Amino acid sequence: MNQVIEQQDGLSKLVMDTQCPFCSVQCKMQIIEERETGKRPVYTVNPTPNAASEGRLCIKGMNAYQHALTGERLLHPMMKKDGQFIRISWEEAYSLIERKFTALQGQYGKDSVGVYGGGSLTNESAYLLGKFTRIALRSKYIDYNGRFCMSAAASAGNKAFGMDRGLTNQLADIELAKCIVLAGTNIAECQPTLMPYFTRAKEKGAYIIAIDPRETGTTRMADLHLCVKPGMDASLANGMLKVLLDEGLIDEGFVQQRTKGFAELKAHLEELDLDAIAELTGVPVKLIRQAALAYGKASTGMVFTARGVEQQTDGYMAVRNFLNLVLLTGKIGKPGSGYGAVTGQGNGQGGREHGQKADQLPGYRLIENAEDRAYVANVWGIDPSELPEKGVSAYEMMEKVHEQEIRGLFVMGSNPIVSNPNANFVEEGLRKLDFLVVADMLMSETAQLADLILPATAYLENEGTLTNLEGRVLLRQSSRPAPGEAKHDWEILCEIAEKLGKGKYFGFSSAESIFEELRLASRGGIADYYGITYDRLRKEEGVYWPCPAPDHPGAKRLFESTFAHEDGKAEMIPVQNHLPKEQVSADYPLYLTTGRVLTQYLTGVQTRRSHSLAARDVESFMEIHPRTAKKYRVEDAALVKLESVRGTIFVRCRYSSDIREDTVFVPMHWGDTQNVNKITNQALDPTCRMPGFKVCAVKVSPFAIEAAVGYLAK
Ligand SMILES: Nc1nc2c(c(=O)[nH]1)N[C@H]1C(S)=C(S)[C@@H](COP(=O)(O)OP(=O)(O)OC[C@H]3O[C@@H](n4cnc5c(=O)[nH]c(N)nc54)[C@H](O)[C@@H]3O)O[C@H]1N2
Ligand SMILES: Nc1nc2c(c(=O)[nH]1)N[C@H]1C(S)=C(S)[C@@H](COP(=O)(O)OP(=O)(O)OC[C@H]3O[C@@H](n4cnc5c(=O)[nH]c(N)nc54)[C@H](O)[C@@H]3O)O[C@H]1N2
Ligand code: SF4
Ligand SMILES: [Mo]
Repeated sequence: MNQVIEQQDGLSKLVMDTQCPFCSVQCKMQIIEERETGKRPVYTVNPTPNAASEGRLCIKGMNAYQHALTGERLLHPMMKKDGQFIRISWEEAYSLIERKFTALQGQYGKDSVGVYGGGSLTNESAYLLGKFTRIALRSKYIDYNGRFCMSAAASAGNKAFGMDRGLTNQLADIELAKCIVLAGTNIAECQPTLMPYFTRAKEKGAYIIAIDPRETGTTRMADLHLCVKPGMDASLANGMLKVLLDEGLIDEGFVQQRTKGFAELKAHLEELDLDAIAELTGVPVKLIRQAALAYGKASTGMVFTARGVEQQTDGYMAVRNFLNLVLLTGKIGKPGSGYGAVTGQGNGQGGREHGQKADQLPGYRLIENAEDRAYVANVWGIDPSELPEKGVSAYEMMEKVHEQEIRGLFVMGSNPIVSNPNANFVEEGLRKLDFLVVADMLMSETAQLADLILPATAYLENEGTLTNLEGRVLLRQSSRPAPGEAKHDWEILCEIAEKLGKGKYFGFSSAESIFEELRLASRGGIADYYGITYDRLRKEEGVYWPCPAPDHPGAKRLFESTFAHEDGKAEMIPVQNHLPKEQVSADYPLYLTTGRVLTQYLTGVQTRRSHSLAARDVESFMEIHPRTAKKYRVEDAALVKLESVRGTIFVRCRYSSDIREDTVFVPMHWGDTQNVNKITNQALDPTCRMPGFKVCAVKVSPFAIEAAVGYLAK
């Protein structure tokens, strides 16, 4: 039961049944607020047992009430005037949007206004954001932060299996696996409440292999750590594949009946040389063999990839090679056998299914496919010819902003100035915009640059569905009223659409009424939600998609007898030994890789506002091997300057013998002079347009006060 309020003698108690706003596990929890007249409220957080988290919460979940209930929430619309934000009414905000967007579109064309979404939005808001862009704005430019997150794994899953659902199995299958490969995933810090699934598997005899250029909480749990050179995962997988082939550890029946492309893959692998792969990857042949034999000989096995493998300029192909491993050994579609792309954001899964991607319509339909266009246009009550064509990916939108092809931008649920690669260039572009609107619940670095800020509700107030990393759709109920004048994302979109004269397509009165339309729009698509209703979600502990009918149980394990391609077969392909697009040089001699720490979330807008979380990690740092540090004369705990060809940042030096000597690591959670994306590389993967966040070339030097002053003065 949600929202029980008891009140007596100046004491009041509010019980909020909710789920954590952060990562893709979507742990359920209960927050209890107790108020006593004249005193500050006291909060207690209890985990709620549910199928994914099994009643666990990590430190971020435990403290997620802090940012949502801080005094720093945005409470009313604000317009920038003479460099300062001033409070305005919603009516004034909407009139301004109408005036500005209409003028820009009148002068420069429909596509001069773009939309940028996020994977924290509920399914309903993400769905509506796509519809809003295509119908209310009639612009082709929409994309979202998930491009930086899930795009490599999503394209690989779609191409290899015909479907992209993060985990092909339920989490409960993990403990049935006898060998587990964790490639570029740091579950211990990024999905901490999932760790017991892996430790249980280990207790039951599973052999765990972790692939990461650093030692982490996750690699420490593993039996074997392959300390790969950043960006060389595709080659490492080639090495493992070659061993499997040479040793005859392939499932011939499966390969023949359920896959295609084996002959080409085999011919390619026969050409490869293991010693050369060891040299390229920095992983000795002996360890490559050990990993391949363990996986190949195990009766069941699961492979997981995350951003370490995927955020590369060959991320799509790197994931394809891990899928080759899965397919060659037939380890999929069975209890304890499968693949998982460990989705990142709270609604990283649902957010990539319902149309906030440049090339996509709801239900994972494609905007370039005539049949898909006709189907969705019919649900929306428009002519298919009115639907714009496909736009471009997130970073490419920033390039269009910089070129001033996009002149007005609407951002909902992202902080692109900190999360895009080559952030100096992105900031320069955003400053050129004629009109930037940001809908957020907190003042982000991007909101600071906006002409107009719209206050949005947070997870405690905003009802809606989110799809967790397993592909399980969950209902998050609302627990308290919106603070100040904040509105739900979907409400904001409906009201702007009304103002733009498109109200008849946006006559929604609740999240549920949007979900009802989403069910229809996704019906028959790959991500089919038709059989899911709020009623079902209230009664069941979430429902897995695809769920094509109300009496369908939802698909817990995928690909048991067939893959989602028309011929039912999965596709294997040869993958070359790619090198990262940027290599180290005499000027920039070290690899930089980036990632996360336990206590902070993404660009830190939320977690830096939580006093308990901020206290644990107050600033950014650079992890460096002590031997490398000595070479570059940088001291432990001192500030250092880190440069690439694109920019400079200043961070605290942290000695660690857990990292490769040729690599340094900086987390992504801080902005301004500690924003690591000022130095990351904007080069994109040719297929999925993912930037290579995980490798670029840098130099490190001791912090010199003159350099910092010069830098800050710029
Ligand atoms: N605490 C916390 N949890 C989070 C988030 C957060 O910001 N903070 N964000 C959420 C989101 S949106 C996401 S996408 C996920 C991300 O989850 P992960 O992908 O697990 O997180 P990262 O730290 O980005 O990268 C994982 C690991 O990849 C390693 N790595 C770096 N380069 C390479 C490489 O070339 N090859 C290999 N094999 N590994 C490499 C890093 O050292 C790191 O340990 O986490 C989610 N959960
Ligand atoms: N160097 C480097 N860069 C990276 C990565 C990396 O590993 N390395 N990882 C990439 C990945 S995987 C991701 S997912 C991106 C994420 O990058 P961003 O999209 O910038 O992610 P957040 O920091 O979560 O920003 C979300 C913003 O939306 C707001 N918000 C949260 N929930 C809601 C909501 O429901 N409604 C509205 N209107 N606003 C909301 C938050 O307050 C915050 O300001 O960063 C990418 N950038
Ligand atoms: S951050 Fe992820 S693992 Fe931690 S409580 Fe929230 S949903 Fe659960
Ligand atoms: Mo992500």
